[in-house]
Amino acid sequence: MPVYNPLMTTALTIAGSDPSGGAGIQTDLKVFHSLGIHGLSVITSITAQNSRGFSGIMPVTREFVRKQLAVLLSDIRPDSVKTGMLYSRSHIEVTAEIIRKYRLKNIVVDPVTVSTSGSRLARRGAIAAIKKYLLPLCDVVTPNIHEAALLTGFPVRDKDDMEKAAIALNRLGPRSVIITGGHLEKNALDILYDGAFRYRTSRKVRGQFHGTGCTFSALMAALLAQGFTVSEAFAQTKKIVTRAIRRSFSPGRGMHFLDI
Ligand code: PXL
Repeated sequence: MPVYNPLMTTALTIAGSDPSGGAGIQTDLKVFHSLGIHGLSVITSITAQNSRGFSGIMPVTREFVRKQLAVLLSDIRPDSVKTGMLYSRSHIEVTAEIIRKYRLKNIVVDPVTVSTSGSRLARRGAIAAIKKYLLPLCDVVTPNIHEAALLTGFPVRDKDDMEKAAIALNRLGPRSVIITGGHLEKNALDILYDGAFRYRTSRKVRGQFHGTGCTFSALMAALLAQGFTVSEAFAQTKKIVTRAIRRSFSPGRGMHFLDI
């Protein structure tokens, strides 16, 4: 007899491909699978990179990103959505248009702009477009301190700056703002703001880690899909990411990858 599971949860990632598997679409799907969720994926860009860094990018056209989304969503309704590397203004516009059109829920925006290795992962104009089109319609935005600085226009270097940035970003529309502090000098402090502040700290692990932002935002989307509140998902995500960093491995000669 065929077995039908009407309870299978689904989550959609709209992001870039990373052949190394340490970040991007490949990591998002791995994170979803680790929590028993069926992953859907729409690719906005193909990159060429390895554990040492980034060497090229081929964006998918606006029309074909729209087609991937429209064909998928005319059939399957995801329980949550995460956006990762959107690269150009047109990718951001199409993503926002589709989220509205299909009234998608549980939207997590990871405002990917620069990789850990320092490469630009978004064209000029992408920051302004994320603020204009995506922040007003997302439930959670998850910048690291560098992305929070780019989005707000002021430096974000410590807890006070993070709180100030979280309030400023919350005013742009997202119900919850999470600023991750893995790049802070001392402890890795993450902050959630939704009108009130919540804090999670972990001891900093030395080293360069590839895909921490992707893993964090994919976990948030996965846990929201499963029905957890943002606050519960935040606490759980911090725990899982910290463990994954402690267990990290090096498949090449460059950055460490997380073991989720
Ligand atoms: O972690 C940011 C990120 C997102 N998406 C892709 C990436 C990276 C970092 O390198 O390659 C495809």
